[in-house]
Amino acid sequence: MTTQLTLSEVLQQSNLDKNLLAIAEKVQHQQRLTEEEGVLLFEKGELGFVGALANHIAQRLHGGKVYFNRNFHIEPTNVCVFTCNFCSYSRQYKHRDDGWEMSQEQMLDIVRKYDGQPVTEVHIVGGVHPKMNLEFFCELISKIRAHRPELHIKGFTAVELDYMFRKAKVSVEEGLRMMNQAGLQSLPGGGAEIFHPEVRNVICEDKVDGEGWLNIHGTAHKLGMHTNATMLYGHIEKYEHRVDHMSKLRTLQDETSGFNCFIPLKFRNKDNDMSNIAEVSIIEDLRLYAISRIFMDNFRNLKAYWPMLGRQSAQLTLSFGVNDLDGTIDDTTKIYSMAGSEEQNPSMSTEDLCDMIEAVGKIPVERDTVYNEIKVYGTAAASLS
Ligand code: MET
Repeated sequence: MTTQLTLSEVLQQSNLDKNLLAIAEKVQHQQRLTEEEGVLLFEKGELGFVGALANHIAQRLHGGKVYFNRNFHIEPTNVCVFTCNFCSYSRQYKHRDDGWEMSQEQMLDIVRKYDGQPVTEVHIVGGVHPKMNLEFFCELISKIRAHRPELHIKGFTAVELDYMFRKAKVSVEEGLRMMNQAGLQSLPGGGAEIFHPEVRNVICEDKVDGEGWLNIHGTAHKLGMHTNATMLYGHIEKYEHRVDHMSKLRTLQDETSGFNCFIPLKFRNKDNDMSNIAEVSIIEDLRLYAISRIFMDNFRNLKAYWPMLGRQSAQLTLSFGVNDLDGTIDDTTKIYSMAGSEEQNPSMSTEDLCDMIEAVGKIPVERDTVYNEIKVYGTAAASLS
């Protein structure tokens, strides 16, 4: 199935802007784009153009494979000391009766619910609760590890870690070592939002800044832990801020190679302090996925987080550079449903995910957290056997 022009068809278009043509030629020769070229793509790159380039890169890297995993989330609390204006999920400590706070036993019960089921990962994130501290979470992690040693524990954004470490008066490295020894294997990519202070100081001024976020991830990489990276887009940021953000991630990835994947996160506007801002269109979503695939040349994996976009839009991203859809989720996260996503109870079976991937002519592959392939599904698997 052909949903995009090929790169050679793009290069033959006689009316193409010469700067865009130069970018297409760079993609053809696997050369890196400058920040100016990144901004130019946002300003001038039409969907068909950026899509063709992004699809070309994804095909080159992954040959039509699209990854997913079998996972579930634990959200220990939505009580939070921070006041990010885009957040629809958190409740302040003084209003904690409107939110939830789980005990270790309640969280272990969630883990036990999956006993005997073929999940490979638990993803733990939530509000930054003033009383859930480093010791509490180290204990939780070691209990999960003891109960199910082969389950990959990915948890705690740099924002959550920064708060815990400062409160416990340990350095980033010490704190990460403690968590890692307890059983934490990798970090999710949340809390990155937009690094540039012109935006960060308006949308989430009180949590860790861009430099601090990057330092935590860089330190985790040096300790051998893998992490993900996100960018919250589609609110007050300008194209330059997006490119600056992606460029900083690209630079750190050059140094450490520790990022597994990049996950653009769309600003959804229900019930938060930025609800007056309209959400961007699906066209802008797709352009952003495509441009991030083109610009971030050292990130192998680009993920469309389907609980945020809705499954149909997520499916569409597969023709625009995306090669990963996250996981089965099993209705264990509320972050995006509370922000107004179409997916009010996000849960997909392995079969649903495979059907969704095969329907657009791609090959479904189950992966583990660090992108080892577990199983190729569908007709491609039949032809391999
Ligand atoms: N507490 C996290 C952060 O700001 C986000 C978790 S999702 C509400 O990084």
